[in-house]
Amino acid sequence: MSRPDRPDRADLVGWLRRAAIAVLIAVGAMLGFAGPASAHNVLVSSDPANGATLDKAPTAVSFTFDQPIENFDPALKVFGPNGHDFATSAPIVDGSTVSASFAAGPTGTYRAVYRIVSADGHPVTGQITFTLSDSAAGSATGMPTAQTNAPTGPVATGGTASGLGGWLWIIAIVAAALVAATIVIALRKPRGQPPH
Ligand SMILES: [Cu+2]
Repeated sequence: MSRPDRPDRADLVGWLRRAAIAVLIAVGAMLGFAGPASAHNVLVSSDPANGATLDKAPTAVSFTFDQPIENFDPALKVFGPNGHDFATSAPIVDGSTVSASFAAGPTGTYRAVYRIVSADGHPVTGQITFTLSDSAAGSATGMPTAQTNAPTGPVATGGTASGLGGWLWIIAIVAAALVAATIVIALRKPRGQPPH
């Protein structure tokens, strides 16, 4: 590998090659972490199930994830057909499940939304819908309570992927530059040919 006549250049090529490999490994690792399944809590199930039509109203709404939830400022709201929140308790975190009590209101479709903090510290939000039939409807009005911190705006999942995007670009460019530099230096002084 190393050439006795120009050890400095051989060292540089070797260093660049190792640096390029290290950067490529780092990029691979970051791409792995950017995948929602590897780091973020992923919703495994809900009760009621997403899209369910119920003839009997539930007394609670819960979301279960693939790993434990950080009990840090969780939010769980159940918006009824009239837009009111029919959750009747603050969210309760128990292991990998977050739940809130529910009191049935009018017939129609309800949208249950959550915001939790993943085991990896990242916030995760999402929602499901379910429908109460006439027989499941109740007398609750869903009038505003003390809980006012509903997640608002579009529900986003996997938000950190976009945040990582900028860094991935920078690292990819650095990696490409290192690879190019390695090739250029290696080609400039072909092995076995003495320098002029
Ligand atoms: Cu995360």
